[in-house]
Amino acid sequence: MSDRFTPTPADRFTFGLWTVGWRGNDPFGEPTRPALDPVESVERLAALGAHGVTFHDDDLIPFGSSDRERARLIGRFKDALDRTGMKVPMATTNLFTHPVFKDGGFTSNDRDIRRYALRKVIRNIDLAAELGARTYVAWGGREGAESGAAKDVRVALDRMKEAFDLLGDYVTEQGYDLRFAIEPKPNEPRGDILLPTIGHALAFIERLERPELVGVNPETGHEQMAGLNFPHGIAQALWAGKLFHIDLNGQSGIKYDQDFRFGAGDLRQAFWLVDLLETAGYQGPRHFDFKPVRTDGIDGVWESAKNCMRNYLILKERAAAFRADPAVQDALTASRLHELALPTADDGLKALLADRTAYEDFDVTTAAERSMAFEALDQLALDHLLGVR
Ligand code: XLS
Ligand code: MN
Ligand code: MN
Repeated sequence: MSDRFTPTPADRFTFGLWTVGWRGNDPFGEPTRPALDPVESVERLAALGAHGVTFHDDDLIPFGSSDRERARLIGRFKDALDRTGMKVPMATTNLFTHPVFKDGGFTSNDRDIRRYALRKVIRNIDLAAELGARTYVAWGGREGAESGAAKDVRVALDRMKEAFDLLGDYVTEQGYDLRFAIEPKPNEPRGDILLPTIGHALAFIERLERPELVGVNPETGHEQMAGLNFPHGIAQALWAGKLFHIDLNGQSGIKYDQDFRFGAGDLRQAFWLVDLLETAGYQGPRHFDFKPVRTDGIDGVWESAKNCMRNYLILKERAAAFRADPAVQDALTASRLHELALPTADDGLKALLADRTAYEDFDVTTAAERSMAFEALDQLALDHLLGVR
C-alpha cells in the first residue's frame, strides 16, 4: 500500500549493497540469512522507490576474483542499473575484511600493505567514475590501535595525509569529477580509530594539499557511540562546507555500532537531523548505512529498508509542520533566535569599546532575569514529533 510516506527517486534515498546484503554474522554468531545477489538488491530497492545503491569494491566483486569474473559481475550490475534507472552516487573500498588489512590500509605499519591499499582504492575509483559516482567514501575502520607503542599517531597521520594527497593527485590527473568523504568512527573494529569524530576529520582535511577535494561522510551511530550530538556535528560540517555525504541509521546511546534502521534509536536526534538537512539546503543523497536485525529473515530486510525511507519522510513532514506552526514562530521569537542571527559587534571593535551600554552601564541583573523560554519551544517540538499538534 502506498501513501504519502512512500518514496520516489526524487527523494534521493540510497543504500549500501552491504546493508541489505548483511547476512547477520557478528563476533558471536554465524550468518542467519543467505547471501543476496547485488542484482536482486538493485531491483528490490528500485521497486521500493530508492534512487540508487552504493558499494565497497568487494561487495560487488568478491575479493580475489579474476579479471574475467570481475568484468562479468560489473556487466550484469550495469545491466540492472540500466533496467531500473538506479544510480551509483557513491562508492568506497573495503580496507578492513581481508587479514592483510589487520593493522589498517593507509596507516598500516607495513609499507607494502600501504602501497597495496592505495592500488586497491585506485582500481575501484576507476570503476566509481565509470559508473558516474561523484563521492568516494573512505572509512578507515582498521586505521588505529589497541595499545600505545604500536602506533605513532603523529606519523600515522603523516601517512594518512600522504594517502589522501596521492588520491587527490590521481582523480585530478584523470579529470574525474569525484570528491572524497572521510567517515569518522571512534572505535570498532579497532580499539581506537584515527580520525574518530567529525571534528577530528574536519581539522585533518585542512592539512591536506587539496582540501577542496575532501569532505566528510558522518554516520549517525558513529558520533552517538562517542556520546556526541549528531545534528550538532552535521551542522558544523555544513558550516564548514564539508558535508559531502551522510550515513543515516539508528543508535541507542554509547554502545557497539548498532546500525539500526533510520528512526530507531535516538528519535529526537533523528527529528532534529531531518529538520536540519531539509532546511539547510543539503543536496546530497540520503544514504542509509544500516543492518537489518539478524533475528529477521529476508522479509525483515526489505521491511527495514522500506522503513528507513518511510521514517525519514514522516520526520520530514513532522519537522516542516513544526517550522510552519505560528505558535512555534512565536516561541522562537520568545527564545530570541532572531537575535542570535544578528552580528554581535558589526559596529566594530572601536565602537564596542566606546559603548558604555555594553559594559559600564549594562544592567546585568535585569539581563540575567530574562528567561530564554526554551522549555515551551522544546515541548512544541515534542508535540509535533509525537503527532499531537
Ligand atoms: C562501518 C562503516 C562502513 C562505511 C563504509 O562502521 O559504517 O560501513 O560506511 O565502509
Ligand atoms: Mn555503523
Ligand atoms: Mn557508514
